[in-house]
Amino acid sequence: PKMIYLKDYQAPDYLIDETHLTFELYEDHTLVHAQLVMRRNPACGAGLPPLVLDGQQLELLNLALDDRELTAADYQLDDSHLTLQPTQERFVIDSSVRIHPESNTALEGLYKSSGMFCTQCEAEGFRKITYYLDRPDVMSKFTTTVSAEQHSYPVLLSNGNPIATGSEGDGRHWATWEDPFMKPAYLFALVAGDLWCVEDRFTTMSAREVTLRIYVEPENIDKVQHAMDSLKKSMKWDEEVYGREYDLDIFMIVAVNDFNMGAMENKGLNIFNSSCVLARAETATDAAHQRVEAVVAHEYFHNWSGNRVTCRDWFQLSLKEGFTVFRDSEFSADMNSRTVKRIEDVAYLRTHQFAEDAGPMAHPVRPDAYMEISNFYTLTIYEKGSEVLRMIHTLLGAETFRKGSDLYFARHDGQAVTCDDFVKAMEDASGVDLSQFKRWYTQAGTPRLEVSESYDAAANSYRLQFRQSCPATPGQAEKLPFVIPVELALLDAEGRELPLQLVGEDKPVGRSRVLQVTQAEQAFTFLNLEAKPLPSLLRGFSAPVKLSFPYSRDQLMFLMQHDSDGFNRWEAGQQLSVQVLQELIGQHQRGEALVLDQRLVTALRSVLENASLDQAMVAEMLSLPGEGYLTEISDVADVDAIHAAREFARSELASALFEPLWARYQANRELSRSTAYVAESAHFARRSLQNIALSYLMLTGKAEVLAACLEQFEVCDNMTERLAALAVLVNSSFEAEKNEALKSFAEHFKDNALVMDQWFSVQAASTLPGGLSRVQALMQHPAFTMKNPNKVRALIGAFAGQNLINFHAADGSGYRFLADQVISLNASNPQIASRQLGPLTRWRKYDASRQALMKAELERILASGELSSDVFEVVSKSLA
Ligand code: HT7
Ligand code: ZN
Repeated sequence: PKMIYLKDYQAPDYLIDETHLTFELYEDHTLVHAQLVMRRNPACGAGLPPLVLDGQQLELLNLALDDRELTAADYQLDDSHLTLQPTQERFVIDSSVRIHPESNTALEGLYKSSGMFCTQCEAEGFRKITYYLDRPDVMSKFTTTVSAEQHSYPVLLSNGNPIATGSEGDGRHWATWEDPFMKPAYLFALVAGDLWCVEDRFTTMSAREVTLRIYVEPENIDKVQHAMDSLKKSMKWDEEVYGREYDLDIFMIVAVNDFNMGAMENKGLNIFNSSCVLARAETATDAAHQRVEAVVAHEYFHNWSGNRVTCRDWFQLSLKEGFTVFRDSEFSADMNSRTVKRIEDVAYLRTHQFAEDAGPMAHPVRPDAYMEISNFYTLTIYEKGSEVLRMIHTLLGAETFRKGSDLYFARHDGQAVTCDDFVKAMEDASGVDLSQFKRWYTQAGTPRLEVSESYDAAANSYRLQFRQSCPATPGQAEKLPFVIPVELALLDAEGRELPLQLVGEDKPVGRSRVLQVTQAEQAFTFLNLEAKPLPSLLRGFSAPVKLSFPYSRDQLMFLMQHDSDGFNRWEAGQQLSVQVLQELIGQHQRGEALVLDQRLVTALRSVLENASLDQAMVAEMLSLPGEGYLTEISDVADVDAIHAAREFARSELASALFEPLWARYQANRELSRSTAYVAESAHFARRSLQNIALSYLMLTGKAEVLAACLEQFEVCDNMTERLAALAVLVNSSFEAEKNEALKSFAEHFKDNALVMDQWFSVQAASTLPGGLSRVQALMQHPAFTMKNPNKVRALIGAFAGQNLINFHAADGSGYRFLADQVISLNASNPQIASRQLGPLTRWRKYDASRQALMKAELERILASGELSSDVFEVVSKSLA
């Protein structure tokens, strides 16, 4: 495989004005007829260069140019292109190909999932359906006819509006769909299957009626209402917050069981992993309900940020993904608790995206090169991309940002554009020069921001000194300073925010404000401060940086209690926990007895006893930083010490805080018992506190806690309580109870694949010794299959990604296991194979012995035979 560079971008030589597709679906093959109405791109030079169409794994049956049948002498064919010579500026290509969706295990292009036909074309799957200019800057008007056997495939769907249907008399029927909007091929979709749907309606802001349909397999029809409610909320929110209205007469979602990612925003016909659609109390946790809401919103929002305005090329992927993640995270914040949503997003970003940004696959939000685009659907493109948009929003303010987005959509509707075009619209609408800010798009790596303070009692002034730097990343040794928006406040001894007046200002400007750090070193001096204040820095995590400030533990405890910024109260608790855990890690490494700093106990006691705090905040504050985050912030991660320190701290906290934890648990459990399940934020909050309390309490091994846990497991109306009880039992040493619970759970839910995924995951993530053999045994379970990406993620992904102590077993058995799975998946599903590689790519984080073992497995994969471009790129970059 070769590298593709942004600098080599060239506009397409030809355009496709119309695309007319006919699919004949059969059990052992599919025929695809494509008529492409084409013309020379007027933006390119004169003459008629050869036309090079993309196509892979296609059996060409017929090819005609302007109704003239072509013979093999008229074109060249290799395994990824069909080249021919047009003779006029305007022409029509007709092709027929045979493809095999029934044996497509890569789940890219047209494939079968649980008996239905479906498609996944982003990024480059359309070329596995027909010969085409499969690039996002070639936009076309599509009509699609689908024909299939009627009994097995009563529902035939594609993009746009249905315009005709009919039957063929031989038990087959057909439907034609027309999409009035120009779109690139990656947004094409087709579905044929035996599906039921829930239908609803939405009246748009200009009073147009839209039909909403969610299609699922018949047995899942009772699990669709939450997704439908989420869709209607998303449509309303996008009208209110962004002025964006839906544009077709119908919007459809189809749930499929085998899907490589979460969902896909195909125009008018979103295709979803069933895990991101189906949700009801008995079978889906609160987290799953929130994920469904967020993913439905994300895909719906793409209708504007991605579909109406799309990407010029795949280097611009974050143009749609970063923006759309920002939009969906703001939506979720508005629907639920804003602070808790921010905490969850930041914890995820810091654990996973920061690790990616510090590893061998680090790349800018707008990369300059890639080998396999599927590998670039990354946390950097999505989550860091969203943070970049959030910073623009912070710098411009909500109102001006909205002017910028209005201008962007108006200026570029129907176009395929770049990240620069987006920033330009923001600049033009605001008058703000964002040229230095754009370094966030081009420089990889997580900036460090070191802050120091000095107070001048004689002058009543307080100076904050900022120093920014960014570590080298592959291909980028030196970095220039970023624009870092730092929201901050200064607190007095009672925790009140002080008026903020900088040198040069004649009066204070607010009590919480955004400073811009734009230089490698920069100081800000605040005036009229009668005593040395305590700074509350980077409020709301106003920039994706690693900030350090020499807070004492007492100061962190003070901020935990008094900071008026909810995010920073949590952040102070995390920093205090990190300090305490790092001390324990050091003690473990030196072979000393572990001693927990009692200040952490005191701090968490006051959180637990604070009845006025939002319960979800209490739950978040009780959650110690995860082993993944502790690994990320270590220079050399000591897996055993991290695990031992964290487990020690958890059990010490459980004993010391038994009474308040038990009181909180019982009060919340009582409410859960007496209230029917509701998927709303106050209820999520109550259950999350109940469940984290239970997880601490079970560490004490007390009989009354075990009894409560078993009772919760058995007597509840929802999966949130049941799965949490199961997870703590699985991590406990109550062998008989654990085995009984696992057995009864599996018996009860054996026919529900998504619930069984949860059952696999809680076992795969159990940190008790013997993790690998448990996982290997589970791979033989009848409900497990390597063909289903959700199962692979639930078992193999959870083991390698969450069960660090077992995955990093000193004998390398976890690494060997993962490499074996990657080698096997490489042949069947390269995208999933390459995504499972993540934990092995981080080998530089570990001690010399583990480094050698991990590298050896990467080398074994490299030598294992013919590798997909997906796996080859990740393995070769990791070893470079
Ligand atoms: N835009 C979608 C990306 C996607 C995808 C990419 C590669 C391989 C399979 C895929 N399925 C979906 C999803 C989204 O961000 O909305
Ligand atoms: Zn997306």
